[in-house]
Amino acid sequence: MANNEENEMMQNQADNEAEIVISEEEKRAKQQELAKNYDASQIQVLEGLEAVRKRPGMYIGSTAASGLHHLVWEIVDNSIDEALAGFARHIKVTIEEDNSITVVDDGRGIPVDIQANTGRSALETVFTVLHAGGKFGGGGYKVSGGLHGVGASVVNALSEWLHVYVHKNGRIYHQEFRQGAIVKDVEEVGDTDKHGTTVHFKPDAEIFQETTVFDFDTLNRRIRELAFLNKGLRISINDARTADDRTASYHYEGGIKEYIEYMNKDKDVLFEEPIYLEDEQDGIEVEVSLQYTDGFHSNILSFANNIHTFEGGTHESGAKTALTRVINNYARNQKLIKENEDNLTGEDVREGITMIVSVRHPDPQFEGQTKMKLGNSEVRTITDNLFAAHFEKFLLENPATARKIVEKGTIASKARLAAKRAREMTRKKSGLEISNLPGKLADCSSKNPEESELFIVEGNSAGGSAKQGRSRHFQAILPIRGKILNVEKASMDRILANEEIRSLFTAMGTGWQNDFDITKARYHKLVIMTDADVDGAHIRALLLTLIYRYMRPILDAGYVYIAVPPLYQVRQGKKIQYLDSDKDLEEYLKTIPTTPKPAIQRYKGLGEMDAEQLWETTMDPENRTLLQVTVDDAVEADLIINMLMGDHVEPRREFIEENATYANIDL
Ligand code: TSJ
Repeated sequence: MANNEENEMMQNQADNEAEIVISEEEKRAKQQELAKNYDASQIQVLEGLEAVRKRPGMYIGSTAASGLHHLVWEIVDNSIDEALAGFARHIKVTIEEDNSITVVDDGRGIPVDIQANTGRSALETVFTVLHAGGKFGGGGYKVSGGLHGVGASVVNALSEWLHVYVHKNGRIYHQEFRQGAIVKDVEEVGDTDKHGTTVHFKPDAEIFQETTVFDFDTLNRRIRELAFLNKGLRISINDARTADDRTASYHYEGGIKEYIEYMNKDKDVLFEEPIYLEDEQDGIEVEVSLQYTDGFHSNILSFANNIHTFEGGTHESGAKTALTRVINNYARNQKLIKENEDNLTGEDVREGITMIVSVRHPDPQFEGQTKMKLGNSEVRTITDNLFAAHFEKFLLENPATARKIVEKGTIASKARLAAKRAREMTRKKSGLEISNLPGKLADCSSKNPEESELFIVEGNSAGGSAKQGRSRHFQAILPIRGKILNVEKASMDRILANEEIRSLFTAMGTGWQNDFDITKARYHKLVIMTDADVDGAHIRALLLTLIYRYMRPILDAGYVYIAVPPLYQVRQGKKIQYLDSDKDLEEYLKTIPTTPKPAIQRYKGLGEMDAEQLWETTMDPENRTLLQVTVDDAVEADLIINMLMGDHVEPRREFIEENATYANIDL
């Protein structure tokens, strides 16, 4: 829902773009003419951008879909900087019909006057000089910036064409580029009473050979995240490719506090309003928000300069340390922990927590394997100190809430100790050791995990057919009985005591939580095979929840699959055909003669198939369909799991009604 102001901004730009049509010949002549006039430094600049086109991966990571989408963030980041500097309020991103992208902001507009030191306009420098930061014009540091943070010139170099419009000083300025080269010097193209910058670019298909098609969901998710991370900013997205014009507009006055409320929307919380802190020290801005739920997991996200630091870093560890210390100090002072009792551990005080830590640093250092970990050491102390002071004050001023938080940690501590005892017991007798594989497991003969598959099969009769029908060499079968324990609502000690769950962990061989070791996986495919009905879907969801919460690395490694048993068998004379859906059945029936009358059987469960049929339709790698389970977005996955597995009935009902199709569990 774009508001009027935004619509007008867009309209202005659209009016201007129509007039620019340049033939190839004209372009070449123009470039030659321009090249003559440029001095040596300008020619170097052109060579600089040529390097980007030669090795695009060096600048944007890849030329596949992720690199393509990266272009958008490189441009949007500039508008976010303008918003953080206090001048832009709205940013609008449009996916145009031809998969070009328009980004509009209502900031000051990139300066267009000639600068004394360079002899060029800031506008031209931004688009033609590699690594030109936003420091011209003075004041403020760039706080956004992607993983690569390479800037607008890289986007320019990798675009078939790029137009920029600046509304400033009552005038509209325009400049145009092709594959990074200047086609037109800046010129005034009209009057305006607005201010702001518009960039319209089309990624070059010569560079992005895999795809030049933008994914709405990918852009939409990140845009929503950017709105949460930059409170007060309005940022919207419009997909002009679709007939129904998909749009979304985000604006959160509460920033990450509202993010926490969003993440916990279907959960039961220990206290209504998330704790929120915003502070600054030595030029480093720190924002923290948290809330406790009655759940057993911790959900902590951290960001540095709007970048999600998946691997954490000094900001996250500073906040965690402070959390543990402040809660223990408070509990000791209030005599909620006795003198002879141990402190609560970090794990104890994080049970059920939803927390976001977001910092802004003038010179962030990203470390780690994926460069997704903040390394600046001073940030640890600063985050710790600022958060500790605020959190301590909160506990003292809100004794009822403070008591609930301490109580939650104490219960977690008891469950942890009970689980530890249970684990030690079971390790002695049978337990999670591979030497004691579960009795129900029909293992494969291969000892090579890469070729081995574990089928988790619902029900004993289907388990029997699967055991008979499988290829014994590489396929193992583990039958499970009905509904397994819902780990979303159970504490560790109860989970560890559960036979069904233990047998799965033992069979996989990977160990448990902190001791989890993916290199010990005995199978590189774990296939969930359940009936194609509501109960089957429920069992599948229970298993996926268990895997997501306690075996996450095998999910991320792509080891987890869902088997797709057929819904129908159509028999006509000797010919037998299996179909996976109503639609497939309908289409198939159109292609065959009507006599003799085809016999259609609808399978209600795996148990109705004999061993041979099960092999042929669902297990044989030659014929079967396996759906690989992937996690696009952890926040969304958490929301869905909670909706499916949590206590609130109403959101679950709505979700199931909206997603009523079979096998549509997109974690
Ligand atoms: F980088 C870019 F060109 F791609 C781009 C920049 C793209 C978009 C959509 C917006 C922007 C942008 C830049 N928006 N706002 C600005 N602001 C400035 O460049 C600016 C304006 C005035 C002054 C000043 O000191 O007066 C300083 C700056 C950095």
